[in-house]
Amino acid sequence: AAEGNKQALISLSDKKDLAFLGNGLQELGYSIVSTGGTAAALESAGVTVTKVEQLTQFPEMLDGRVKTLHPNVHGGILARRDQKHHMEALNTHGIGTFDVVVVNLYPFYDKVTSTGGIEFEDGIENIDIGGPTMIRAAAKNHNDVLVVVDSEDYPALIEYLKGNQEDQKLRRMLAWKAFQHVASYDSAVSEWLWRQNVGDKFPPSLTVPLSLKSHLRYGENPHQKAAFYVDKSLSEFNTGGIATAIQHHGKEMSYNNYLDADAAWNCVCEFKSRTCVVVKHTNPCGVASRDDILEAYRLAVKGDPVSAFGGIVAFNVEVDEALAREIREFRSPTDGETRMFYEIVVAPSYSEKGLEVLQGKSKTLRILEAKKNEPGKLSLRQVGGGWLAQDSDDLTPQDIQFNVVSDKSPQESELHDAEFAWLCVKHVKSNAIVIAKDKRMLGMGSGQPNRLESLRIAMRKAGDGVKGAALASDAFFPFAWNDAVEEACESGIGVIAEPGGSIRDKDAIDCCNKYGVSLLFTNVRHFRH
Ligand code: 93A
Repeated sequence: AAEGNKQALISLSDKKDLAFLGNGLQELGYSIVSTGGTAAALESAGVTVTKVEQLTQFPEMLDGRVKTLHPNVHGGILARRDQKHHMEALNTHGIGTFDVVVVNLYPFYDKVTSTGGIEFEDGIENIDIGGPTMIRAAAKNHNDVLVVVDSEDYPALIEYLKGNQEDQKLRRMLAWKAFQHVASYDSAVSEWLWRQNVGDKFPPSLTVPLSLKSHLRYGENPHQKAAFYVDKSLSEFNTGGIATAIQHHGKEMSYNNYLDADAAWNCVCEFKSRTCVVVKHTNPCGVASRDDILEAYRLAVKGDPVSAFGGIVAFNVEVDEALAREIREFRSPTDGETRMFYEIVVAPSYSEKGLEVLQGKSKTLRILEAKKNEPGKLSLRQVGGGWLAQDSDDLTPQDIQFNVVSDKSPQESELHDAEFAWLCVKHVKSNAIVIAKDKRMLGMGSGQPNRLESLRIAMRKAGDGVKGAALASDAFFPFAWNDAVEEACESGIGVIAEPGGSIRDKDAIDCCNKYGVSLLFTNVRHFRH
């Protein structure tokens, strides 16, 4: 292009809003240079385009691997307009400058995560080389080149170019976004490669591409600023979990809402039968399974109505009209009058009527539709100066042997109660004790630094229900006599399930034998710190 002529380079895999962009630039007097598919799409939108081959005087080669990797392209992007010798070099070689570069990359994420996956060779072909090179070049030279990687920025770009006024802030923001785009792309590629039989689950370094989902009003407390990031890495992409939930109604989700909704959703998804879980401050305080989900809901709330008030209610089945009415109308079991109030309802789906009824409950009630978390995820937690990584705790009662170690064997129903209590206790903060009977959690004790205290809290909540019920403990009992095991036995508990493994296991067994209580060792624990 002759000097003074404004030029834009466009090369897009995702051609969304391309007509808007092409026409906008053309109307502003820009000449447009483009790669094959993009040029064709622009032409059919009525935009005049120069093909990049004309510019490079080179055909696309190596099956498109080399299209834009050429000095006539990169010279035009990288030359500093304020450096005389740069401009002279361009003149000598007859290269025109680019003022705008718009590129998005081969859809690598989508390809390698597409259902059924793709062949290794196809994965490799989908690694974009020319695109990131243009993006990085333009972002480096953002002082002279506007670089756009996101179609949402097209209107701002056009407005900016119309204004003719210099704004370093926008240029730098676009350059920042460009490097973010390339970095997250490269981390997805590297993570994918690691999984192609290179190594195990825990690579020597982690590059988790996190992209901002939303700014939150505040963090755990109002004086803490906060934001929510979605994991765009292969392990999370296109899969379930609270981060990808759809919000149908209600006030904006808060930091604590996300934590609690996540806890409720993870817990309720454990159950095969129709189940309702109520969570408060990340702990399940009410859980019940029933064929009649309305009954399950009522029982879950009754488990601890005081805690349930202002809690999160999760279902593993669709919320239909009848259930929605029950949620809307149900009165607090404490006074029989006040309608129950919740922060969030989360379920896999809602019938049309169900959603309508629920929306009528209150303006603020957040209604979430979520997809089940995939097992086998990496779980990450921050500590000062680093991150801890572990497998997600995917063990279910089906994977676990409930070995009878007492003289007495549990009845069939007691065994079921123990399994149910075990599912619940897995989701309660350590030290965790759960008492359950007839597919219903009767009491739980959570987060106490000593197990006896958690047990006492659980028993107090369960009240008379303790008699003949099952008790689950997330880790072994360090002491039995005059301690947790004996107190549980004295209260009339029917069966105790615990991991076993204490040097005083024999005390626990002797104690249960003395009181005629069944004791099950699972050899598996479920700490949740
Ligand atoms: O195969 S590449 O790595 N080599 C290149 O030289 C190159 N130039 C642009 N990929 C390259 N591109 C990519 O082609 C862009 O990043 C963009 O995603 C895509 C646009 O191709 P088309 O315009 O033919 O649809």
